[in-house]
Amino acid sequence: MRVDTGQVFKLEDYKPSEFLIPETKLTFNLHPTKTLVQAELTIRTRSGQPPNAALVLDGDELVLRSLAINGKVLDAASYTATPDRLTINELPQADTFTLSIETEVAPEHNKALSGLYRSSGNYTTQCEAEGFRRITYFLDRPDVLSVYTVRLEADSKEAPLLLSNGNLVERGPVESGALDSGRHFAVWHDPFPKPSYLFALVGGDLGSIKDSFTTASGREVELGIYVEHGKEERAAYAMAALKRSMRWDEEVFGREYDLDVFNIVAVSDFNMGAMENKGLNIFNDKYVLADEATASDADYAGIEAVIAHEYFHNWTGNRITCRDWFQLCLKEGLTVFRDHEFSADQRSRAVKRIAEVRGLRAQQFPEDQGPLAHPVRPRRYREINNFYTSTVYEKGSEVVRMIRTILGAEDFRRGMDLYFERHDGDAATIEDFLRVFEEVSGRDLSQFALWYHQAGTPSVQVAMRHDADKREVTLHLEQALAPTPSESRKRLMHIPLQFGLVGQDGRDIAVKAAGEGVEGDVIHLRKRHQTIRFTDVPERPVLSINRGFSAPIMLAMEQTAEDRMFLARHDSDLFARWQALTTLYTQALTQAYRTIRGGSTPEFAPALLALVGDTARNEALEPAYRALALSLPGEGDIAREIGQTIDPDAILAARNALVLAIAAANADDFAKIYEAMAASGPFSPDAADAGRRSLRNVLLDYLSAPAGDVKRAASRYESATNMTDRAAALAVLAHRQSGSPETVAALADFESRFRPEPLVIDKWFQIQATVPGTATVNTVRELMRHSGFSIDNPNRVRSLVGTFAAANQTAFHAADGSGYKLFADAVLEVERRNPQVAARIATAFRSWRSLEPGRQDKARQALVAISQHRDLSSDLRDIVERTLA
Ligand code: 0A1
Ligand code: ZN
Repeated sequence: MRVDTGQVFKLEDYKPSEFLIPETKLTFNLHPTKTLVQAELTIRTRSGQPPNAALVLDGDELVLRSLAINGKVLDAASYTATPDRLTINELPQADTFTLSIETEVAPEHNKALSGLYRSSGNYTTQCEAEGFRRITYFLDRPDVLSVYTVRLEADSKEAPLLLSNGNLVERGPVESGALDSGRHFAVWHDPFPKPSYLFALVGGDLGSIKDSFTTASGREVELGIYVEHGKEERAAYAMAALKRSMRWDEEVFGREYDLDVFNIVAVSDFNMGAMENKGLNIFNDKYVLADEATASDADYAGIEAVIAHEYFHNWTGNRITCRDWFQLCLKEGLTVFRDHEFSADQRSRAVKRIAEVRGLRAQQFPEDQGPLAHPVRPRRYREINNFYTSTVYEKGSEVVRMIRTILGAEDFRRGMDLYFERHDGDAATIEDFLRVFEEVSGRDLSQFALWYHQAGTPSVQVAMRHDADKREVTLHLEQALAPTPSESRKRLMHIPLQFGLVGQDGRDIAVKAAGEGVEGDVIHLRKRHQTIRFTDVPERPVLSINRGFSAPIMLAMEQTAEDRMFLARHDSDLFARWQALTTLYTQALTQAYRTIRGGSTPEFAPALLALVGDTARNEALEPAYRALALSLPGEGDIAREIGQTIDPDAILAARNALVLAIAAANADDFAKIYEAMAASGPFSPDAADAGRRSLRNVLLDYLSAPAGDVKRAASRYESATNMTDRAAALAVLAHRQSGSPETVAALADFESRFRPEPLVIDKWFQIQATVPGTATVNTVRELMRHSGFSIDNPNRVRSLVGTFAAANQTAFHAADGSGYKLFADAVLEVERRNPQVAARIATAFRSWRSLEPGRQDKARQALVAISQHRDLSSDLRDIVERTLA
């Protein structure tokens, strides 16, 4: 485990490497506890002159076996080797030489799942960000690109399958004299120079499905997806999604695949979602395996998105990589944008956009408004693993989307074309990226670039006035950005706001703006205050602004409830229509929260309850959209709106009160629509059928909210024929009718039905970890002893412990501190094995300062207890100290 050294890495310290490694030859002798790694590196000086300084290579927990230069073993005086560094002081007086390094690693004992490790007996690797240095000493930085040839040797029975990056060159038995050694080998060559973080190998015994793809220019690509034996059929959806992604990238971005082979391997122990290693993507099996009995519609959508995301990295990440890890958003923000667009094209654009924004607000906004806030392109880090954040990924994607909004689709595409043309083969920066868009459009993006450099969520206030005599509309806009850690003074941002003025007939009116700041349907807010006049507007319109969520901001608009209801019924922009309804919910919920805190019973406007019913019945809207419109803001969303001295119990009570009021006002209609949404044919995971299921399941939640109304959900559970409906019914039972005999029976049934399916048992953990109320603290403690739980497996840990802390406000924040205590103990236990996963789940503490004083105190005590542990990993120490700062 890498223990914290207090070292801080800074963007301004970037220097190109003095040494390059144009060629890397690796030989692996795979063995569970004694894998030998021979590296033969061609080292060249950048200057073309003999070296004038020592060669310093990165390592992490390495054991050096031998070292030679140009075939000559080095004497001990000429180098120093520690587990985390190899320094060679005496180098040949030449600009190029060959360095041979032999290291020994123990994949079986690697529980951090970084470097070379074993998952279910298979050998696999994870090298991003700094895992390669756990395999051999190297210049383990993204701007050192090398051509790799990899020879793998393994026991033929233990690992009949041997994969690495690029194309297969050779394979066969390993001869040992006249005898069959029982071992075999494979040699892979990747012609594209790549950084070490994109290296991968897999050795093991796996089943597979194969297919092929013909690229636009007529090249044949062999496709393979490797999964646990017996699960091959569950990879079919992933394969179809891969082929759709490959076609889409050709059609929408003009990008073709470039090797003869594209392989995907699914493993069950993985720290993240998946990894884009060149030609050999390695996936968390959660994002590969699906069939109707075991995967929900959300799982299918996740598979489609992650398959596409990793595939798209082949151009945005691999062909063009990052100069240094500060530029992580260059590949991640852009690739998320690309996968979002892909999913929007495969499914419903409006539904996809709403889901993205809900996710952004639930994850990125609290990050940006709390102690862990950082710019999309950070300037410093202690532990790079802690910067795979929703700010870098999701806000990074929003920034790319804004570039397209500002430039328009055509110039955006021209900019992307220039980016690919100019930077293919480069390790690039955000400045390089912005420059191509400035060049193709002739626009100055220097103010816009602050989106990459300044942390925090901007807020924008808007007020609209209509002057009937002058037939004029005036908009007043004002922007503000609160200080964030280490950035006390903020500069003004360039905020693109898509808008429309909606006439009384519900249609947008054609507008003429007087003065600057408006281009077509986009307002460019660049100053602190900006006033915009629209002339020739005879009747008072209703303002719809930040349509499509064109900018990731918090919007405060002076607008009456009547105007919002009007937008919620008529806005032609479906995102803004959903937003109007959501704002009405949020206002009703914060009001109810205050009423409950004041000791009274909340009431809700009948007009709002009627609007919800009308929306549910509106057949002009697709079911998936109606499902989202009926989904109230989450407890976390409400907490963010309230901001300070939060009482999670009162939030839950307010939310439940609104659920009950909506259900009571619309019970008959909801029951009818519930029936109408019943499946009519065989299962299909497509967006239309998934949408009907989601509307039906949202309605089931409302219909089961009143105490004792358990029958419908229980029968839904029993008659379910797919995982979406089964898990949804179970969640409704567990969350709405906790402790009822039907709920207890359904939970037991689910467990016994799916005991051999860890990914399904994860759902069972999640559902129980999110049951509201302090009793869940004990449930989680008990489930951590369940035979299906494993503290070593990231998916299990995230489903039970991670979900408890991140998605159960009333239990995690139990007033007596028991939730924090349980969680802190679990985090420390995970950390001993896997610091990355421990650090990631520990971010659940990030909003502790917004709680009421009693809970704040308890949360601080738990954080301090973690920080006082000796030899804390750099990963966890970084998160805990920034959270406490
Ligand atoms: N680049 C991958 C995400 C990833 C990052 C780090 C990992 O290990 C620490 C693993 C995967 C992606 O964006 O999909
Ligand atoms: Zn990515």
